[in-house]
Amino acid sequence: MVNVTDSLSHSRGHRKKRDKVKTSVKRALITGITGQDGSFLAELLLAKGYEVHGMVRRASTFNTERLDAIYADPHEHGAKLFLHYGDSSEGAGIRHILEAAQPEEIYNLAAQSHVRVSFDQAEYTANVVATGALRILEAVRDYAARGHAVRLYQAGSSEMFGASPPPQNESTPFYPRSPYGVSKLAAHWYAVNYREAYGLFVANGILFNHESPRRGETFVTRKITRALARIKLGLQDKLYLGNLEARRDWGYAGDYVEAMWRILQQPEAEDFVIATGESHSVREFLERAADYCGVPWQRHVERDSRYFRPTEVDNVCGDASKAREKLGWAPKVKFEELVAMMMEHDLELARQQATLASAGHRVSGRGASQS
Ligand code: NAP
Ligand code: G4F
Repeated sequence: MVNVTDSLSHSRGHRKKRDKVKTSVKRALITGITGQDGSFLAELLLAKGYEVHGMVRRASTFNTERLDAIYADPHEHGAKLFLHYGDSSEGAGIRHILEAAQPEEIYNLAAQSHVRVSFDQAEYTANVVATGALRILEAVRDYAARGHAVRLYQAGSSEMFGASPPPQNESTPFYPRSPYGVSKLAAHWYAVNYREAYGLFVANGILFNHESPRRGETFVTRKITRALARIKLGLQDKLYLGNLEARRDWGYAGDYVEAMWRILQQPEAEDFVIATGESHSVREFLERAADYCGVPWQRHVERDSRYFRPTEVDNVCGDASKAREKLGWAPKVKFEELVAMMMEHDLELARQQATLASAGHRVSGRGASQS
């Protein structure tokens, strides 16, 4: 497990060391580094030779599991990944981290990112997602005024399009359908405003759904692959789902973090839609995953009204022509490969759990009924 150093004591030492030895290594700060995208982006930037700093919120349990593969103790010579405690709900901490890390690129990925949960925790979602982005912008504005050349990526979402019919591109009117979508839209417009008002390099990525084996277990794709694998291995019997008819444009997270990086390498700050241009229903995802592992899903899947949303986004499908032309970006992983990759990963996890269970150990029963 990763050990997050105390932000201030660590950061001061780190800055002193760097002040002595000026290097040409690029420094990036990622908020939300412990999430799905944050972990992929950290890997990408480290592979490109960046020094990577991540903002991690304090939790009573380890929340850095997705970073285990790339973490090295910051005291070790040549360490390139540094973690700092911070939270999007607190501006002072963000400013301390900027001072400590002195990044040239900032990726603001931190969010309460679950749409269904945003209906239950609307005020909190707005605080973290909308005002959280504003806090970063205010900190960046002061940081830039002190002479730092800095570029900021703001993680926008296809949820901002909401009820606007597909295909959606950069000119499509926004019509969000959840507190999460509204909050992301506020963050989007804050970013545009700070770009225009203060000449800051701030770019919005408007990303459509992207998944991976690291996807949080309560998003529908991972909920399905995890549950089907457990059903296949006899670890659970039922999978409770909501709306199977909603359509999403699902890509692979590894491809999408490459787009984030390219957005910040442009000569001018601009906003980009990032998508595959192909949409599938939740039912299609379920059928494809069940076929892959040979589970007769109709026998195991039940509907639960808890997983329906008061207002749904029925159909999103992105047009990423601008990204293709200006960023030279195109998704590599196709829908079928994505389903297979996620199924394989969750089958392996289920096999490990089944082995433990057959040896008499207790394994977690959670899985059938999560958001
Ligand atoms: P994720 O897996 O849910 O990760 C969210 C990250 O934000 C985690 O590191 C989480 O920390 C952190 N976070 C949550 N609340 C925070 C707070 N109050 N202060 C600081 N950090 C906080 O999300 P993701 O899929 O990687 O998505 C990354 C970003 O892209 C998010 O902003 C999301 O809304 C947006 N986005 C995602 C998609 C998608 O399909 N994945 C599409 C469009 C936009 P913990 O690990 O401690 O929870
Ligand atoms: O997997 P989901 O929860 O993702 P959603 O709502 O599209 O949001 C994700 O993608 C956005 C990109 O546009 C991100 F901005 C956001 O942060 C997040 O990463 O739900 C997908 C669809 C929905 O229509 C939902 O109603 O699946 C449907 N669904 C059906 N049953 C379910 C379930 N969703 C969840 N989470 N759980 C269910 O049991």
